[in-house]
Amino acid sequence: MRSFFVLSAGLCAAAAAVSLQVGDACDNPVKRVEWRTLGTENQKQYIEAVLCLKTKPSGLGLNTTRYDDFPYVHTKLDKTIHTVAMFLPWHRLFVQVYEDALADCGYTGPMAYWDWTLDTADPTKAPVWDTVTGFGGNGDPAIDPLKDSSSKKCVIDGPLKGIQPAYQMGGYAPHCLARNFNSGIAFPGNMLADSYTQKVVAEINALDDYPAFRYRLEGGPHGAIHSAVGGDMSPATSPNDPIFFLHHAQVDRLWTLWQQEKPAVRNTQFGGPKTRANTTQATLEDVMPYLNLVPDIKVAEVMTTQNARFCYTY
Ligand SMILES: *[C@@H]1O[C@H](CO)[C@@H](O)[C@H](O)[C@H]1NC(C)=O
Ligand SMILES: *[C@@H]1O[C@H](CO)[C@@H](O)[C@H](O)[C@H]1NC(C)=O
Ligand SMILES: [Cu+2]
Repeated sequence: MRSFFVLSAGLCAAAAAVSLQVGDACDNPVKRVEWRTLGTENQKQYIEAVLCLKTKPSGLGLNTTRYDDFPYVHTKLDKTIHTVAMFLPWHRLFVQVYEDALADCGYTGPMAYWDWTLDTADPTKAPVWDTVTGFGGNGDPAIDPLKDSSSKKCVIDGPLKGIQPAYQMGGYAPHCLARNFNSGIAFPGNMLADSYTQKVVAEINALDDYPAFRYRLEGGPHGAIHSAVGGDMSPATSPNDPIFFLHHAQVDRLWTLWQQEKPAVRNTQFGGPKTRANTTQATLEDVMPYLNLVPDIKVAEVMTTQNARFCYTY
C-alpha cells in the first residue's frame, strides 16, 4: 500500500474563511461537488484540512481538538436530532459549520459529497476509500469480525491512518479510527447496497410530503451507509469518521434537489415528530440546539441553501 503525502503544520496556516454577513444575498452560490469529480488537488487539500482540524484547539473550550468538537456535539444531541423532523435541517447546518472549519484550515475548494448511488455495484471500491486520493479504506483486513468480535478494525492505510478520535459513546476515550464494512451478515458483503440504489432514491424523491420524505431518507439510505461502513460510523460518535460529512452532504443534496422541484411549497414544508416521544408536531419556529458549536437557530432559517446563512447549491 502506498503512503499518503506528508503533512506539515505549516499547511494549516489559517485562511480567511469567507463567511456571509447576515443580510447579504446569495448571488453566486458555490456548487458542491461529488468527491470523484473534485480533482486531485482539491481532494488532497480537503484531506490536509481534515488532518489540520486535529491540530487546532477546540472551539468549545474542551481539552480536545477542533476535529473532536463535531462528534462531541453530535453525540450529546443524538436523541434530539435523529428520528425527528429536524434531522435534515440540523445536519444541513452541521455540515456547513464543518465546511467553515475546513476553510479555516486552508481548504479553498467546494464542499464535497459522496453520491453512494454511483457505487452500489461494489461499495468497497468507491473512490472515497482510495488510499492516496481518498479517506483510506476498510479497517484492518487481518481482523475477522466473525471470529474476533472484540478487536476493532482500525484503519491501517491512507491519510487517516494513526488518527485518534477523542470521544466514544461513553465520553473521553481516544481510540483508533475504525471501519468495519459489512452487510449485517457478512464482512463486507454488499454493504447493504440494495438500500441506497438510484431506484430507492427515486422512490424517496417521489414522496410528496416532508414527514414521509425525511422518514424514508433517514431510515433508509442514510442509516444503511452508517451501518455498512461500520466501526466509528455506526454509533452517534459517527462524525469521528470524516466520511460522515460527505455522506451527510449527499443526504442534504437529496433534500435540496427535492426542495428545488417545488420550491414554492417545499422551501417551507416541514413537519413530523418534534421529539422522539412523537407527541408534538415540529414547526418552522422550533429552535435547533448546537451546544455552542454555532448559535442555536430556528428551523425556518435553514430551509434553503441560498439565503443569509448559506450560499451553495448542488
Ligand atoms: C481531557 O478531559 C477529560 C475529561 O473530559 C479527561 O478525562 C482527560 O484526562 C483530559 N485529557 C487530557 C489530555 O488532559
Ligand atoms: C407520529 O404519530 C402520528 C400520530 O400519532 C403517526 O401518524 C405518525 O406515523 C408518527 N410518526 C412517526 C415518525 O412515528
Ligand atoms: Cu447525525
